[in-house]
Amino acid sequence: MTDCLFCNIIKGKIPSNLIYEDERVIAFEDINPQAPVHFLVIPKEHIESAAYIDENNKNLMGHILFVVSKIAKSRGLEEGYRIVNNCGINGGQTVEHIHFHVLGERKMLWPPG
Ligand code: D5M
Repeated sequence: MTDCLFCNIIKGKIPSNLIYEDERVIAFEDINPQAPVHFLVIPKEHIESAAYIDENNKNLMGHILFVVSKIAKSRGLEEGYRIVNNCGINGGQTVEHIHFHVLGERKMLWPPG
């Protein structure tokens, strides 16, 4: 996936403010923050969206949520945060590499726009 923006961030070809990395995932600050804390957690494996979660990668999704929780603790988000996954056109997805937004340090509204 040489033309995938997030694959290029994983490879270090495009700079990012990396906050976490392990063998399966990375996390970095969102370039267009929607809250005082806004970072993205993504798998190193290229998976287009939540619509492509299958038997082979479902455990990776659990690992991503584990990493979200770990980073949220380390960032002091004791009062809560929101995890967002935009899937497909109607979901508002703009980058076709599955990613989980984590937004914190402000009160979130419901329903989302
Ligand atoms: O979210 C895609 C998100 O990706 C959006 O919040 C901006 C962010 N983005 C796009 N390019 C970059 C770079 N280069 N660094 C960091 N963050 C980036 P979606 O859910 O697909 O709408």
